[in-house]
Amino acid sequence: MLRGRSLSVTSLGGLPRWEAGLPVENLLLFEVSWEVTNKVGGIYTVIQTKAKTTADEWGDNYFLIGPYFEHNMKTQVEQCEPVNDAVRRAMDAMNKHGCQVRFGRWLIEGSPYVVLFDIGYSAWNLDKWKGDLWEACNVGIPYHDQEANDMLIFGSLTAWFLKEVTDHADGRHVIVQFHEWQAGIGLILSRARKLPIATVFTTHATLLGRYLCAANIDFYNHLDKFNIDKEAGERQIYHRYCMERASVHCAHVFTTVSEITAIEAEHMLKRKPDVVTPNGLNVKKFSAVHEFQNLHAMYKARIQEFVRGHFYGHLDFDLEKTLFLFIAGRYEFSNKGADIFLESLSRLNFLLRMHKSDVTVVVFFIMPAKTNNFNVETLKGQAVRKQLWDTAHSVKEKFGKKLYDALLRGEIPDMNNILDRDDRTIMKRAIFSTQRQSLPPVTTHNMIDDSTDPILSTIRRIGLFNSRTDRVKLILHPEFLSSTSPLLPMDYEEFVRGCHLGVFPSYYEPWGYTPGIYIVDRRFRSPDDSCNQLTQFLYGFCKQSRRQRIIQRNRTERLSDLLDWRYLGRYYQHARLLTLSRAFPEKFHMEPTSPPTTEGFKYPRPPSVPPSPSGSQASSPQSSDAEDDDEGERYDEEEEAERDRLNIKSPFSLSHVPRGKKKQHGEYKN
Ligand code: G6P
Ligand code: 1S3
Repeated sequence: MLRGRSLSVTSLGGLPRWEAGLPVENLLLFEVSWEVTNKVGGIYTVIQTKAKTTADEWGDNYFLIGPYFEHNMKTQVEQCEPVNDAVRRAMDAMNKHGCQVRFGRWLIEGSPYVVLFDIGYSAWNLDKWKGDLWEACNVGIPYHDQEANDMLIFGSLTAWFLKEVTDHADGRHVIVQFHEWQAGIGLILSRARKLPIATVFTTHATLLGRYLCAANIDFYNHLDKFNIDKEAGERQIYHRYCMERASVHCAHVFTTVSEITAIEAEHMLKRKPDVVTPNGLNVKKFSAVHEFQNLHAMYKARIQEFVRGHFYGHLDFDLEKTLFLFIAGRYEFSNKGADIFLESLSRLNFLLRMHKSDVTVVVFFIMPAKTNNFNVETLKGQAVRKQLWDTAHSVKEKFGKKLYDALLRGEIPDMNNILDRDDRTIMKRAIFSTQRQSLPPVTTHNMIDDSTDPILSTIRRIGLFNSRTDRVKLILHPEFLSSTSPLLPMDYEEFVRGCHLGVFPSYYEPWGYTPGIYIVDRRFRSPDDSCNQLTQFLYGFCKQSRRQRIIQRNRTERLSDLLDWRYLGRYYQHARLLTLSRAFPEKFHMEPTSPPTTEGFKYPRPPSVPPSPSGSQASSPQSSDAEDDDEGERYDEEEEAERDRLNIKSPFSLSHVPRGKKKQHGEYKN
């Protein structure tokens, strides 16, 4: 995986000592976000992957609050009745007063309860709620900003719900964590109404950060120089900015997701975060080392099928020598680094052609944009592929039957005559159907803003149109992936496993999910230098052998331990305890820890962590000669695992030290 910007390196240290668990049976925990069951960007992933750890800890006392959308409800939520009395009574009260509040279990790991508000159904209250917000904090929302108006409705419903819950909480203390400015109004109103709740506000990115970076400003080197009110006003987001800043200052505890965003928040929002809660993953443990390698092969085969259809008539490249790369996320062209990625791909194409490489690179851009469904050419590609498959299958059946009959007669058939004229006609017709007048499309959908779309405009400029001579082929899939898609029926996780490399050379990325195997410097280099650096990484990757890629995949998999919610969830626990101690100091006390210590926090050492810090590029296996002794030992182990998997006996097996004794994975303190 390739991770841009050395900006978002998050320190894992700084966790205060805290041994005692929370008495969760006497508490209720709510997390509020616009992305609960609603996939918009990275916050969805955080909440969805963290759910299991939180639900394991909090059981039936954990609830997520989000917006109701019919499609999301139908596909992701199992409706049920709330068991919790306070929640049930709160919902009843609101439904009786003309709201639509739904309840169910989100069908993800941990199956947490979700409370979903139908925003459209309560829109009739908008004007009144605008008045309430004005009274609470003097923030007005212009009528034309529909998104902000939706957030006002969402926040007003949240505050109403929390009021009802606390009225019926029966002595239980309530913690509410609000994610991002979209959920902020619920927090502002709850505090203005003095609800007895302990609050946490988490920003995953600052509004101004996103806007300023998108304007190609040298953001990180000028953090202390911005006139923030003016900048927000000029971008016509002053009201949103006020909502965000008010939320930050109303919260008992303010958190963000990385050190770099903490610094940004201090400048943009004028409050230093109390806790940094780095994002994690719901890491799946495999019982055998090679399991994820098999998964790679399985999912890669599915991507290859799609590519066979997409490039029909132009499949003059070897799929066994084709690498699949991707970039994915919220469609922020320059913030997410799609700009320098495209430029680097154009340079990579040049290098591969110049060196007459036999490697082909197919690159997927998975970034949702406005579309009118799939385009005809893309659908046709899959239909043609299916037709070829059916033809091959029926001819094979016929061939097999004739061969079988011949063998029964004791004859070896004449292979030149075993297929008759009809068979040949069918096959010729199938081949004719693969002729096309146009190049394989660079996008899978009809884009609404085709002529102004930044990815498509850049593709036009750099001329990477999927022509036969190009070694780099591009596919923009402007929709998040789904296993129910008729085109590429895969979940994102499956797709990631099937690909060879994820590339995330973001300029603005508050937190990146992938462990950085190569890091592109975006802060202290010119865009052109960053681009060259990225091109070199990509070209180096294309030159790797299959064996080297397998080893690199093993290492990347091991790194995922570093991001396991089982460890990183502790930062959330800490934020909860802190907010309780601030909101209800007479009931909850937290030992002051100054300076914070990491004592008591053990982190398992991933086997692939090198003994001392080393440059990211060096950790990638360009050539096995360059490996040090320690690496050599790992190569041995990986070779051995690979042999086990392929059931190849090692010629040295008798003289080998037993594997269990060879290496012990210690623990290190973070
Ligand atoms: C996994 C599979 C191997 C396959 C390899 C391909 O390791 O278990 O059977 O050969 O992937 O790797 P590649 O990087 O070429 O897709
Ligand atoms: C944000 O979502 P995004 O994709 O808009 O929050 C994510 C979760 O904290 C974070 O990983 C990402 O960098 C941000 O950008």
